[in-house]
Amino acid sequence: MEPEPLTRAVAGGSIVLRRADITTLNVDALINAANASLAGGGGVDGAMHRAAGPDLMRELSERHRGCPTGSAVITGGGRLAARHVIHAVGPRWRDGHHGEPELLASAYRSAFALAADHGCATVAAPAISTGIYGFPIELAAPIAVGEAKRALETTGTSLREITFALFSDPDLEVFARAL
Ligand code: AR6
Repeated sequence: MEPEPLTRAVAGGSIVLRRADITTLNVDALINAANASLAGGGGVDGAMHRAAGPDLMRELSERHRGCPTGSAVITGGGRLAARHVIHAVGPRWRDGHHGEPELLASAYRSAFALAADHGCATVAAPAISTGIYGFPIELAAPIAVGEAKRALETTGTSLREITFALFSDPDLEVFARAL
């Protein structure tokens, strides 16, 4: 059973942490942990494409020629409950001295900015880069939470609720400490 979500008020909105498969969440936009070629893959990306159906890949290949690390692109949500999917590209962890923290912050910042540009109130994000890309979650969590806070504090933003969908209890605990 999923534990109760953890919520913190920030500016006019809130940050929510929950243990969940992100593809099941009913929000305006889901953030995907994609790669720079937008070619699909495993982890969240694989789950997102399976749940959304072929529209997602069709739109990505028709409208985008990849996406640099640290930025994001937006598509429709296909069969998902979410209206939009925002494909954010986090860095692959090397040793922490190749701009990884800045690139991760930039990926979240770009994703939240796209959500706000499209008038979204509710968005959900995974712990970008902490799976296949190997970014230590203890270092990633404060970056993710910090960017969410900054997005909610932006004057005039449409964003009201940013949910982090964590895949395990240990990941949820790390984010809870950062929050
Ligand atoms: N819902 C929520 N979180 C999930 C889900 C899910 N359905 N599935 C996995 N996670 P990852 P990355 C967690 O590997 O590290 C892909 O091949 C997972 O436990 O999905 O950014 C892309 O195409 C981890 O905590 O993304 C890229 O090539 C977090 O989501 C590459 O992987 C992120 O893990 C991106 O790697």
